Order: sequence, then C-alpha cells, then structure tokens
Amino acid sequence: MSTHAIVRRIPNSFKTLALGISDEIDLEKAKTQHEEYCKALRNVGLKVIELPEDENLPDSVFVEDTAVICNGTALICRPGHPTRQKEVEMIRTVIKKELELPILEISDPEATIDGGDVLFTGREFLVGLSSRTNEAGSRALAAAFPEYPVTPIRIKHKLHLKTSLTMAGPDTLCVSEEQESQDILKKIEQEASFQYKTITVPDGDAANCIYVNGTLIHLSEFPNSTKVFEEKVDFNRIALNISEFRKADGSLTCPSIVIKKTK
Ligand code: CIR
Repeated sequence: MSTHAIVRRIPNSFKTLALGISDEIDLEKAKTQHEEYCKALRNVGLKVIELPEDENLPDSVFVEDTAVICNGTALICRPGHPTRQKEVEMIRTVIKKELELPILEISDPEATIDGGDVLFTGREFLVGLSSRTNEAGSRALAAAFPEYPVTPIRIKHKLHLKTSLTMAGPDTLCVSEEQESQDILKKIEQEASFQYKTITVPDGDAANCIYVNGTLIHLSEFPNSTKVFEEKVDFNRIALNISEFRKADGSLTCPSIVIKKTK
C-alpha cells in the first residue's frame, strides 16, 4: 500500500510565469482544483505532505518531476529545464528529514531527467527520452534502481512519457488513441521486459491517470474517456477536473509524488 504523497502549494507566479502556458490560468480555480486533488489523495489513504509555495519557482506545484521514489529509495532528479532545477532542494529536504528515506543523487553533470518521463509499472521502468530527459538521465535511473529493467523510449511531440501513457490498474497501461501514445505502446510491446494489458481512451490528456491503493484517479473533463473508464474499470474511481494545470502542460500525475514507506 502507498502511504504518503508529497504535494506543493501553488504560487501566484504560476498564473503568468509557468512554462508552456497555453491559455489564461484562473489562479483561484487552480488553487481549488489543487485542494480537491489533495482531498482525493487523502481519500485513498495517503498522508499528504503539503509543502509551502515559492514565488520564485512558478512550476513548483509539479513535484513529480523532482524525484523518483521506488522501493523506499529516492533518486533526486535533475529537471531538464533550467528554471526548474532549484525545485529539488525542498523536495530533497522533506524526503530526508520527514520521510527519512535514503537519497541518491545524480553524479553525471550531463544527465537531465524529469520524473514525468519515468513510469514504474510495478515490474520495470519505462523512461521517456524527451526535451527534458536525456540518455545520461536514463542511465542514472538505471544505476539508482539496478533491481529493475529500464527501457528508454523516444518522445517526439509531447512534454513527457507520462503525458501519453500511465498505469490504470495492476499490469494495465492506459494509452490514448493519439498517434504518439500508440507509437509508445508499440515500442513497449516490442522492447519492454514484461507484457501488459491496455485501456485505450479517446482523448490524449485522459491517458494520464493515477492508480493508487486500488483506486483509479482520472480526469473528469472528457466524457468519452470517462465512459471507457466506467466500462473497463471494476474498482473504485475518482474523477477530477484539473483544467488550470493542463493549461501549463500539467497532467494528473504531475502535482504529486506517491510513496510507499515501509519502515
Ligand atoms: C513544465 O513545462 O515543466 C511545466 N509547465 C509542466 C510540467 C508537467 N509535469 C509533468 O508532466 N510531470
């Protein structure tokens, strides 16, 4: 069972300075959506550690990109965009001081890796080689978790691997009908170490969901994709609206790091 989630409050600078803003962000709405998001994480039994906002770090609500935590060990990422690299500092502190987990740092100065490019399937890692994550970053992940295979997958258009594909249940990948998502799936079927079931949703953004503690958290904003989840998922579901995060290229997984703390 997962036990904790790290989240970080939204700074006012998110509205204007976040990377990749496609449409005007309603800050109050974003804050309400963040509260609902935290509530959903609590409802699936997680202790939510809420970090304070930092106005100098407009994208810092997207904590997923700052660390990969697996089997009780944390790899501190080196985010691929320079304006985001300082975000790791507070995350490192909370993992060390509050969660008391062992920490691994990336020693290769050439390596960059965003957590949004790292999908742990429960059996292996799939890692996106994107505009944010490079091969040295993928090698750093493999060195940090030698107990699991790591398969790199080239990302051509979207921001991260998990923009197009996540886990929607035990051994179940969630993909969309979009070309990039289908290309990634094909690559996984050819090159990954294990085989998975798939759920295919019609809307690109809806392929990013969170499967945690027997519940699927998915977007509420796409009725046709919701219908697929209703039909295919026979366990608990929570549907959330994160429209304001999506305007800054954020998906459902981005505002949290979910942790299984055993000791
Ligand atoms: C960025 O461009 O870095 C942010 N505006 C969005 C990050 C989204 N993170 C994620 O998908 N893991």
